[in-house]
Amino acid sequence: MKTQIKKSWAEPYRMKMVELLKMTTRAQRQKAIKEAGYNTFLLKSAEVYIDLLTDSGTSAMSDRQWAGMMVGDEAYAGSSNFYHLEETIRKYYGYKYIIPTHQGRGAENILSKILIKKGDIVPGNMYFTTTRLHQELAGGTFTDIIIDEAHDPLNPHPFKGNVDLTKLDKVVKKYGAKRIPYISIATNVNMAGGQPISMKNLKELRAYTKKNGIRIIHDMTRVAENAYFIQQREKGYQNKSIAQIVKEICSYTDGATMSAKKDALVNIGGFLATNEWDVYEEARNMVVVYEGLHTYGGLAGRDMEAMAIGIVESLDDFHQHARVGQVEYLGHKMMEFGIPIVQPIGGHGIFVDAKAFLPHLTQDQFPAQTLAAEIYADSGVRTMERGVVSAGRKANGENYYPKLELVRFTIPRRVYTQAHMDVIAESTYNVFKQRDKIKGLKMVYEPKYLRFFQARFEKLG
Ligand code: PLI
Repeated sequence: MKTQIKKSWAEPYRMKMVELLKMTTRAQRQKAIKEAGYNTFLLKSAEVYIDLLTDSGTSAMSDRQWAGMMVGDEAYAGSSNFYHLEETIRKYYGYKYIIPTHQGRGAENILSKILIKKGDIVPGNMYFTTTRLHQELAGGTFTDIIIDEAHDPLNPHPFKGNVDLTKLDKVVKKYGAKRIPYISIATNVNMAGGQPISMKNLKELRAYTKKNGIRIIHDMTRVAENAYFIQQREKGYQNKSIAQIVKEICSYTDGATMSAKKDALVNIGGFLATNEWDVYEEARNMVVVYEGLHTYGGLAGRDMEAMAIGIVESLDDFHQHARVGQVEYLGHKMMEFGIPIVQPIGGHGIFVDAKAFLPHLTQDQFPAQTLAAEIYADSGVRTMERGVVSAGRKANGENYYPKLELVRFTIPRRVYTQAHMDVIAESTYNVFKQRDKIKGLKMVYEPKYLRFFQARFEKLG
């Protein structure tokens, strides 16, 4: 059962090692961001003061996880750390068969290749960059079936990750269930601003998919954060622990891909899970082609051990309360300054609405890319674009124009303090005060895949 936690959220840990931060001058940062083509992914980390690029692989491991690294069994085959990981995933998530992968996209690659045929349709609760790309490379087409509220930054809906079952039904009627290999369901939807799906919605979706013979594949990268919101907001879950809620979520799905670099508190690692023997057998065959043997999947034994321990730590109620509490603290600070952010405040970061922040820029002038570059130049805080650049192009070459044009301030777990949050909000406000003077960008180099990682820009005017 859930332990009673206090209203305020002091971190349930203390520090015994620190990493010194680097301070830079404004002139150094202006030079650095210009050289990086106004893309924060192309900055060197030595040029960054507070790094909010991503929460992926950037969290701090615990002393227990580090101790786990020391008991790495680096046998090529049958490492005992693999069996510990397998047992942990079965116990806490409930999936039957597990294939480790080097990270989330390794699992997405294998699963998409197994389940998707050319011409298939994959409905999902908002796209994610790597997930959709693997679906497309396998011959599928992603279709968005998230509720409309998710595309509106200010809509206060408590479960903006929910599926609109009417939209889904239209897709199923149009294409037929046979052309839909699975429904792609993310918990705590990243691109919507870290927004949860409710248990009620998931149960309804399960009933619908059972009736129509369609699988649900769960992108469980941030499932514990989603469970925290269910515990806080959904009737009937207040007295359930995060661990209980996570297990229930997984029970309504048929398989999963996981980037353990987020919730599960490791610097590298992921896995594919399924309850179907046939899918497992095929995945076990394919993992040796793309990742490594099925008992290590591109990971060292020590990485699997750290992951097994991190999974258990991620399900602790005090941990999630402090984790999301810190994000909410930053969000409230931003709102006090009048900075437009996605609401409700999400699980893994603050998403600033760049269209509202820079209303004088059109989407073709890349408002979110521009704002991320300006914030870095002003303060050394590194954020990232989640808008038209991240959305990329359709198969026919046209740009996607997403309604959400956001700058993500992603908070690594157990890394920064409340005082850092104050500095971040104050720095953003400094840019906000001078927003009228900010000019947009033009793209001068565009890579073919996942362009946001490597695209380069120049300042307009
Ligand atoms: O970065 P990977 O390959 O371990 O995982 C890919 C991935 C899959 N699903 C979701 C929801 C993600 O957020 C995700 C990776 N996200 C990154 C890198 C991020 O910065 O959000």
